[in-house]
Amino acid sequence: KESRAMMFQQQHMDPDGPSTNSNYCNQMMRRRLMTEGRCKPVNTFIHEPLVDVQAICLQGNTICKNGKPNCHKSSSSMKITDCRVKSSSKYPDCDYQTSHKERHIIVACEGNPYVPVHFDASV
Ligand code: PAX
Repeated sequence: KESRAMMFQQQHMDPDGPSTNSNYCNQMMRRRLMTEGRCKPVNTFIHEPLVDVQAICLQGNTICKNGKPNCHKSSSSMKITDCRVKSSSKYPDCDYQTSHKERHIIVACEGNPYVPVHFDASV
């Protein structure tokens, strides 16, 4: 089983992206294996260097949506792309709306080294 830290990178990191392409989410959600078994409803890709995203674990501590205390909010806003499945989408043809944004992000961190394992929200 892949570690949670590796899973986070697979599902949320795209430092060199995004391609200027309205099909970005349809391609990336498939390529990163989030359309296997079901269409993952919402997923955010982060277009910043991995070291800058890992550093969020040392930034402002905050309570996660599930009530756990291990969330951290980025001190800077970050380039992200939100992928949200369209209501007309029918598995296995997962169809996503692509929205490029610049937001502060909140991630949950775990382990030693203490690294991102879950994407909680953008604000
Ligand atoms: P995850 O399964 O929620 O978390 P995700 O972030 O890619 O995956 P396993 O071993 O699988 O159980 N973990 C935590 N999860 C939540 N909260 C805390 N504090 C926490 N600490 C550790 C990945 C692993 O992190 C563990 C958790 O147990 C998992 O380990 O969002 C659902 C998904 O949508 C994404 C984020 C989630 O996927 P929800 O229901 O929390 O809102 N998502 C959501 C997103 O990418 N962008 C968005 O804007 C939103 C709203």
